[in-house]
Amino acid sequence: MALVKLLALAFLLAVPISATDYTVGDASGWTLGVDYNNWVSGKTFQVGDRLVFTYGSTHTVDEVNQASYTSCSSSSPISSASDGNTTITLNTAGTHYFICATSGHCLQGMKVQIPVTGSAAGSPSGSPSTPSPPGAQSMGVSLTSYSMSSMVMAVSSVVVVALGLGC
Ligand SMILES: [Cu+2]
Repeated sequence: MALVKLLALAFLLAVPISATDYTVGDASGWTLGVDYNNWVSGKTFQVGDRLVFTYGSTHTVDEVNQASYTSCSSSSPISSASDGNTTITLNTAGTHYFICATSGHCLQGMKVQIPVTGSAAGSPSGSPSTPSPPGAQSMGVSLTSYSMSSMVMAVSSVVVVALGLGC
C-alpha cells in the first residue's frame, strides 16, 4: 500500500495551499482608535486566510451580518469571542463583518469589514469571485462545499487508481 500513500501525498502537494494569517490592526491590535478601513485597504483576503484578533479584556470580537455591522448591533452575532486572542478562519467568500460588542466601541469605530475572494483552488470557474453583498454568504457556502466534495472525489479516485494498479 506504499503506492497509495505516495499518490495521496502527491495529490496533497499538488493542491496549492497558501493561507495567510493577518493580525487585525497589526501592532495596534483590536482596540479603539484604529482606522480599520485603512488597515483593510490594499489587502487581498482569500478563502482559507485567517484573521488574528489580539485585544484587552474590555473588548470582544463578534462576527455579525451586514445589517448588524451597519447599525452596530451585537444582539444576534454569528459568533462571539472575548478571550483576548481570537483566530478566525475565513471559510467563505463574500464580506465578513466584525464588531466589538462592548457598549459604544463599535460606534467609535471598532468595526471592520473583510472582503474575501474565493481562492483559485476553490473556484469552479478558475477566476476569483468578487464579493457581492446580496447572497454572498450562500455563494460562499456553496463554493466551500463544492471544493470539499471535489477534493473527496479526487482522493477517492487516487485510491481507486492505486488499487487498480494492484497494491
Ligand atoms: Cu471594544
